[in-house]
Amino acid sequence: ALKKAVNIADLRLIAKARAHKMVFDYLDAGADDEISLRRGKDAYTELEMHYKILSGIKPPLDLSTKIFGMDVNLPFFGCPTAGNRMFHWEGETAAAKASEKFGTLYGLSSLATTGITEIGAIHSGPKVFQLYVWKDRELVKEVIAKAKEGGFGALALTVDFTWYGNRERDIRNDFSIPPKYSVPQMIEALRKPAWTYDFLSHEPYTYACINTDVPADSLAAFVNSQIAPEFNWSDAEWLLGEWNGPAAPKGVVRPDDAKRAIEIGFSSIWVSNHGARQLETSPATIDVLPSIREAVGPDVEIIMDGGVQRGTDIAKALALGADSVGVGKPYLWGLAAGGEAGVSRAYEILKVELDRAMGLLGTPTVADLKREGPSLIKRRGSSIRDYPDRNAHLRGYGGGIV
Ligand code: HOC
Repeated sequence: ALKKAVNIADLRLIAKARAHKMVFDYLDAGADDEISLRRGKDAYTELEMHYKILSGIKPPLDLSTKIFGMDVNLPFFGCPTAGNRMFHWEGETAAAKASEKFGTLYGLSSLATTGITEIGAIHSGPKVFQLYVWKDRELVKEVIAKAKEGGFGALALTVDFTWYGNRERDIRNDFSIPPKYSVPQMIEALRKPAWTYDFLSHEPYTYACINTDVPADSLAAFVNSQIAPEFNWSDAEWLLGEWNGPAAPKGVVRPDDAKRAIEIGFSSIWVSNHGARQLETSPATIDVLPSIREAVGPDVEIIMDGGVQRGTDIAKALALGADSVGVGKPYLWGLAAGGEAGVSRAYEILKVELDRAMGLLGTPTVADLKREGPSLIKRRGSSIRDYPDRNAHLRGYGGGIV
């Protein structure tokens, strides 16, 4: 079935058919009415590619670049995402192996169901560890020390997660960790035999970097009990001192925040709205990216994620100011559809699409795409206004032609 997935949307449908509804909805959702989720994806369709002709490009193209100063073969990578073993028993291991195979960065979440050391042993390449603003400072120190030891070369501090977002699909499904085994959930499990068989025939998963065995009525209540909403700019400075290496605040959507983050010592900026799962009606990240690039200047590294489902989306983000692009849902759909093979299929699809987009645009390397970017991408309609008005001479001569 994975071979039949022509694009990321196909992988999503396979994942939907295979995984328990509660799990699929958790992965697929955004906050509230999912307006940001839809806009985040649709925003790319408003951007046109004004490609160059006769550029004489000979394949293969060079998709290599650097992320957090580390060499990678691709300008896109798998974002850190929580609880991968609920989607497929291979969990984070599958995503890390696929990232290693494609020679790209792997992001591990501190809400992962696989340990830091285990991932360090699987993926020898560049890795970023994603941290939440936990109340427990000792836990923070402990996990970042482990991340360093495990070969994680960069840290992403999640700055858009001081309250848990309102994911209404989860509330309707009575989603919880661990699952509640209610009657509707058990009936649904029977309808998804492949997922259920895998789930029952493997060790129950646990969260490697945090104790989820804390009594809470819901996932939101659990998360809210562990997170420190009071975490502020000086706490971020404290963290940077503890980490002492490349780091980005993950969840930036404003130019002033981006500038301030660089001023206090972050090496990079991570433009993101948490997959549209946190603050509803937060902007589409591709829309805010150019103003953030302008604010921090050409030399600060910008990583971006949000709404990416096509190679052309990645090309647009690189052209508009990102140095690299994270994908979340696309590889998780791949994981839920078929473990490591599914994640690899997602990467393969995006790689082929990006390669084709760059070839057709007339930019053989990532550096070319970044340099020429602003002239290649225009907002739909803006280019029409740029052209001289062909009917101007007729205006005022009684025909109502224009
Ligand atoms: C303990 C489990 O970043 C998301 C994640 C974190 C969710 C908490 C999951 O889905 O937004």
